[in-house]
Amino acid sequence: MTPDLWSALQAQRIETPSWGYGNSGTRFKTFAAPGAARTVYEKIDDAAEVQRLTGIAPSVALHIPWDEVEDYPALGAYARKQGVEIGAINPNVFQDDGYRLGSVCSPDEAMREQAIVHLLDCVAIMKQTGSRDLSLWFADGTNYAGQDDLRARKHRMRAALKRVHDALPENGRMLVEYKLFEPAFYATDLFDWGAAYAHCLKIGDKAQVLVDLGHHAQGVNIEQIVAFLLDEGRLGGFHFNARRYADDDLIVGTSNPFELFCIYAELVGAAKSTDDLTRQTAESVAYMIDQSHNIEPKVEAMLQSVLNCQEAYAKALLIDQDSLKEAQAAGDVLGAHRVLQDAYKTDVRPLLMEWRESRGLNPDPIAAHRASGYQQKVAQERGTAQGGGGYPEKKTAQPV
Ligand code: AOS
Ligand code: ZN
Ligand code: ZN
Ligand code: ZN
Repeated sequence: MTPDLWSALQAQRIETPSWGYGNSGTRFKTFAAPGAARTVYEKIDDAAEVQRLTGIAPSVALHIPWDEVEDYPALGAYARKQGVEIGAINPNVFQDDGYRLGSVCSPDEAMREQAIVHLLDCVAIMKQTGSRDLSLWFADGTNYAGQDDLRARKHRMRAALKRVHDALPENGRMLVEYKLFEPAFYATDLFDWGAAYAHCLKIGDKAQVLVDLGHHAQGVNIEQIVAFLLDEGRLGGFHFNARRYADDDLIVGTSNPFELFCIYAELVGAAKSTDDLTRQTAESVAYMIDQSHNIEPKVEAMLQSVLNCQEAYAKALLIDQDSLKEAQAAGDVLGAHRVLQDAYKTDVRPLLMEWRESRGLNPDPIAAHRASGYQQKVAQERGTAQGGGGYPEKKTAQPV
């Protein structure tokens, strides 16, 4: 293994989401999972287990109010004691009854204000947790043509984003997530990367686009969006997951491993760019998982996602960049493609096992997790909690 490859693997980071450790389901049923985390403290414990086993998942994203506590510095201290940091703060402006017609885009000014106040509260939380990123996803949209004025809604979105942007801490960022549809089925206010990008450009330098792999129409070339945003200095981060149909939020890289590889290939290429903006943008990307498990054991599913990201990245690092450039310059269509395929088809598992052993990690984190008894232990301690569905009651629970 070359020193470059080694240090790149060493520096890889994947953030796991607190909500991926609790019970969640579909609109039909939430199956209560034995041992699923019930409090933010238990979610942090689970995230710490994933970090202990993989060594590349050192932070956990919080969702407010699902993970709301009285004392965020104390929560941060608890997390660090377990071996993880608090990462991105995800506000929730989709759960209150008042948001029936939207949050920041609602025709009701009072609801818009309520949503903006919550977003600003989350900026205040970021300052207490030391989080760099505020991850913004809006369920705003309409169900029928004519239901609301699309341009007026665009203006409302712009005004809200601007207010939040201007309240961000000095080194803070807002990551603006777009989504094709759902829960709105006629028009979604931030419907694609172009809409998110246009807002970011007008709002300011701290606004960047967040790409969730489940948020595009079928057939959209996500790696090209990634390349474009990297080059424009506006790729802020990812929500990694896998899907076949819509926003399925399944384990990363299970249905779309080649797409995941191609995305990492763009990131690896951008990290080597001679253009400062592109390179710095690539270096600051927030790699986050956004998963919602229905029938899977939570911790093992998250482990699998992190490891699939690691494999995709390792393969992308193996791309022979010089040969690729040569083939591209020569117009060698299939030669260039073959360079990518050579990397993609390499079995990187032995190499990653070697890397883990060198770091004192078990070479097979899934087997280690299964053998550790962690799942049995939390099932016994936590029992089988009902509820969840991704929408738990406001949490102010203390460590148990
Ligand atoms: C929703 O579809 C988005 O992917 C959100 O990023 C995410 O699932 C939500 O913010 C979790 O709370
Ligand atoms: Zn997402
Ligand atoms: Zn989503
Ligand atoms: Zn998703």
